[in-house]
Amino acid sequence: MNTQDYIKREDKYGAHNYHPLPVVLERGEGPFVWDVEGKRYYDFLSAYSAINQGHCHPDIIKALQDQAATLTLTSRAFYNNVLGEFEEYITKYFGYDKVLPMNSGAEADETALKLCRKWAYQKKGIEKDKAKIIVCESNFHGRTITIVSMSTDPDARKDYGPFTPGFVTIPYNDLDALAKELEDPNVAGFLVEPIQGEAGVFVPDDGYLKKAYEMCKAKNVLFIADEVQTGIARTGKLLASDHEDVRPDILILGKALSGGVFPVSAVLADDDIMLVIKPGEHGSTFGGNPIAGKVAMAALEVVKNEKLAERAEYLGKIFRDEFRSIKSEMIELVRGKGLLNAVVIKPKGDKTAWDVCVAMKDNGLIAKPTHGHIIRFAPPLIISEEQLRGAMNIIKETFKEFE
Ligand code: IF1
Repeated sequence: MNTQDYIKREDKYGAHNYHPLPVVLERGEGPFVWDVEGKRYYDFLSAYSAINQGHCHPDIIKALQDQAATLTLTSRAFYNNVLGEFEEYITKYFGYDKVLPMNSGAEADETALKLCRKWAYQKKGIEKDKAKIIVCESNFHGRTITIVSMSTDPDARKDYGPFTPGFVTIPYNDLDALAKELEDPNVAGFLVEPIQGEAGVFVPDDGYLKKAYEMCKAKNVLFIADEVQTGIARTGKLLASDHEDVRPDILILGKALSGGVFPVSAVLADDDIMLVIKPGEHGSTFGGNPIAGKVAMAALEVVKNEKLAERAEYLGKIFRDEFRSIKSEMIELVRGKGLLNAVVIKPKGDKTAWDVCVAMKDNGLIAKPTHGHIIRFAPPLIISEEQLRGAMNIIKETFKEFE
């Protein structure tokens, strides 16, 4: 079978809920992936920042293999010997009293929303079913019906109504708009991405997160950070919130929490918030399973031992400087933090960001456009400086083809 055969088979038997780049991958190692024809690519998407530790990191794979051969799942009907170890490890790693483990990022966001609402009724004293949560325009927090109820993206919402009530939308990076909504005594929380990933890597003004946090505290509103994409060292600090010394009241993690090896997500909070959820009030069959625990601990060890945050900070600066030195009328601007970057593409004739991505693929580097004209560049954080420069050469060569 060749690339087209694989694509045709997926088209015939799979739902058409994605439009992938025409490349069929079959192996990954470190910053590289290989397709079914044996061609090597730099992976500059990292599965949307889930593969921060690089493809098939040996330490994480070993943790997966060992636990998978021992005990995969008990459900939470019984205790097991791994969950407590994982809970202690991750709460000490991020500095919170408690963790509620889930599987996908969306499940973690949903958990945070439920936690915030229950806290609002039981601790803040908001009138039953009146709690409101503030979110930002162009947010991305997952794809469940409640989460798309918060979305401002027509493609995410089309024909999925009726929607969940209780959300207020404000412009991102707008403290005046936040201040105005915080006057409402029924506001329970403010859910925000420290950097908006899907929207196209929008980095807010310096001080925005810190000021927003302080404004929420002044109104007894929970500051909820969705670090599913920006967390786990991607932006040059362990958490993007760390750039402004903000400690979220509720922290949402996913993706690279497991190094992209297994679905693991988590919500962290202190006791006065987390303990409002009582036994039987929330859960998940696979949430916190032994494989998830062992894999996540191994993945977090890699972040620490291989200094991935420092690497992202240092290599990110090189990436943006090198990209900004490319002379191309298609490059409108480059923005990002650490190794979460995006380039805004100005179409040239009928050539768009998609054409640039297909050309980069032909030249040995895969990335994908978001919202049509923006290309996100997010390599695994374990990429070496030499490999990054090799990737930059491919990018430079590709833009030359469009001159
Ligand atoms: C897709 C991008 C989209 C996330 C943040 C929660 C979740 C995500 C900040 C939900 C997931 C993924 C989903 C994936 C593509 C990718 C993505 F932003 F990363 F580019 F869609 F917008 N919070 N983001 O970024 O986590 O349930 O997926 O584990 O749906 O196509 P999930």
